[in-house]
Amino acid sequence: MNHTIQCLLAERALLPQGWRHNVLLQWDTSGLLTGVTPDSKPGSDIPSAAGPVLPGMPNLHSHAFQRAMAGLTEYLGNPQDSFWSWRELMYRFAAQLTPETLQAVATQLYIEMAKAGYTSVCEFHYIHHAAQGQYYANPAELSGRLIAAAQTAGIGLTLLPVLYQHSGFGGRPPLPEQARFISSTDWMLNLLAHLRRDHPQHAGLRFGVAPHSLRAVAPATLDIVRQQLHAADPSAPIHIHIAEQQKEVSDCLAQTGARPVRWLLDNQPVDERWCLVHATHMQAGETLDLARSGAIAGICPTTEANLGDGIFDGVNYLAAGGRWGIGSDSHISVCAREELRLFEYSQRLRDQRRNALASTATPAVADRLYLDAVAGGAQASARPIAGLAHGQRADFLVLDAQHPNLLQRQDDQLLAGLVFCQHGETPIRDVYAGGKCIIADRQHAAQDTALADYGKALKQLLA
Ligand code: NGQ
Ligand code: ZN
Repeated sequence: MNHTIQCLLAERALLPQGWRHNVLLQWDTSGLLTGVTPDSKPGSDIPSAAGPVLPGMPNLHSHAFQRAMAGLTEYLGNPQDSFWSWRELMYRFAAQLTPETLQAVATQLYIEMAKAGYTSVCEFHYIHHAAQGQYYANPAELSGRLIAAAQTAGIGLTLLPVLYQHSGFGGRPPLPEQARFISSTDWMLNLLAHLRRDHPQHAGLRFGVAPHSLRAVAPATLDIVRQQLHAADPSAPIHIHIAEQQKEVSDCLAQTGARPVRWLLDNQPVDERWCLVHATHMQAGETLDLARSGAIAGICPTTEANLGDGIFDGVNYLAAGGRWGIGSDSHISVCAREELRLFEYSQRLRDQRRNALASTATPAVADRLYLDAVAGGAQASARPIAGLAHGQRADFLVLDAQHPNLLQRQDDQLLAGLVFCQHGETPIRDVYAGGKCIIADRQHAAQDTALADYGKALKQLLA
């Protein structure tokens, strides 16, 4: 008989308030948790989890197509190789995409995400048009491919269509290689209306908007999209790239007299609905004020390291109560554990100390990192995925109790075994999203088809 289980008993589970024992998880057919009850008694009709249970991790920043070029730009192509020369290669790659290859790459990626502990993704999606910028008959041609990929993988999706209009501060005209990204404000608002009409939103699907950056969207346009978005959907999320590179900071200063994060905080009503992606280069006052705003800092440690961005000041931002989450961005790595580890390690390397992001309230640094990133990722996703609590989505991971890195560990040592130790296969054994088991014993039902399609897509893209 093929029936879906609606409950699971976990000997240990990480709730928002910390580890609890004999936790009975119950969920309804819409995939939302209806009960999270510690100290429950095992019953013969209640299935037991094969190991410790964690909330699924939201991935708050992804450009899915970049998965297919991961590891293909690691050579000195230019004596001054930088973020900006990487971007030229990325643009050349983006020019090759078709609707079919985008869907194949995204499906492979989202299955990889699920295996790596991400039960949900925010897709910062900016390729909307055909190769020379011609509009597709269906404005949601490419957006629809990402929605389909997330459905195949079974992960939750917050789709953020990107508004992109200029090549630099001061309204500079776009470059020819940016043609596929460029849309009028009306086109974007129409796309959003289209998406909302054809794909009703639910706990596993949400729409927001992403002005690409202060480089790509002028101040007056930022006001219009924000107002229109919130007129239609008052709690919809807004994501923006900001202050990732020094050149962006100096260009912004030259144009506006303010640094990017300062400019945004002073000129937009930045609040809980905002996610500032990267925010790498901030002065102390910007760090404090961003923390006070309630917005999320979207930190993407492996991509920021790969692109030579700089080090986010996690120590002061977290000390000020700043909210944050993690994203795999360019997908040079797709592994929630590695993002958390590198975030902590970047602080250790800079400050020559240990356990830099732990607090006296949560001395186990991996627990602090994991719980903060779930809460912040949920806020940025604007969906109920903030961990194992009543009313949240049943997005969770079952660890392998027999994995060597988890053996004989006390509650407060367990996550460190997951985040800081890197030996052998992943300890993540089963993954549930919206109450459905999408990874069983480290396998996804669609993985073979997805890999075959990905291989075909690569052959075409790299030809
Ligand atoms: C992007 N990626 O949109 O894919 C950007 C590069 C830009 C990152 N910032 C392009 N990591 O910022 O102009
Ligand atoms: Zn990005």
